[in-house]
Amino acid sequence: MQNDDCLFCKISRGEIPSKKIYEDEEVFAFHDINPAAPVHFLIIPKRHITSLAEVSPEDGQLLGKMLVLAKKLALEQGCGNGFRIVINTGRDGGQEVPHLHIHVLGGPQPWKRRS
Ligand code: D5M
Repeated sequence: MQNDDCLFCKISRGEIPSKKIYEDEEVFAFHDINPAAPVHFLIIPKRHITSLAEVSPEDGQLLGKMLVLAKKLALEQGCGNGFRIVINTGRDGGQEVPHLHIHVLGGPQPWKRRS
C-alpha cells in the first residue's frame, strides 16, 4: 500500500522528480536533496512503512534486501573505502520524512582521513 500524501511515496511513483539511482518492484533509491557527504543517497521501500518502529517480522526479507542493495549501490557510487548507514526513526530519532528510509553516506572525505 502507498500513501497518497507521502513525499517519498510520490517520489517512488515518479510524481515528484528525484535523482534516481535504482528501482525495482519493491524498492527505490535516489540521491538526497541535501547531501551531508560527497555521496549521500536514500533507499526506500515502495510500500508505505512509516518508520523502522513500524516494521514487523514479515518485513525482514525486505529490510535485508535494502541493506544488501545499500552495499551494492554504495560501491557503485564510489564508496569503496567505506560508507555509513543511518536510519533515523521517529521524532526523537531525528526522522523528518515519515516513510522508512536508509541513508547511505560516503565518498572521498579527505578532511576526515587519518594517517
Ligand atoms: O531524512 C530525510 C532526508 O530526506 C533528508 O536528508 C532530506 C531528504 N529529502 C527530503 N526531501 C527530498 C526530496 N524531494 N528529494 C530527495 N531527498 C529529499 P530524515 O532521516 O527523515 O531526517
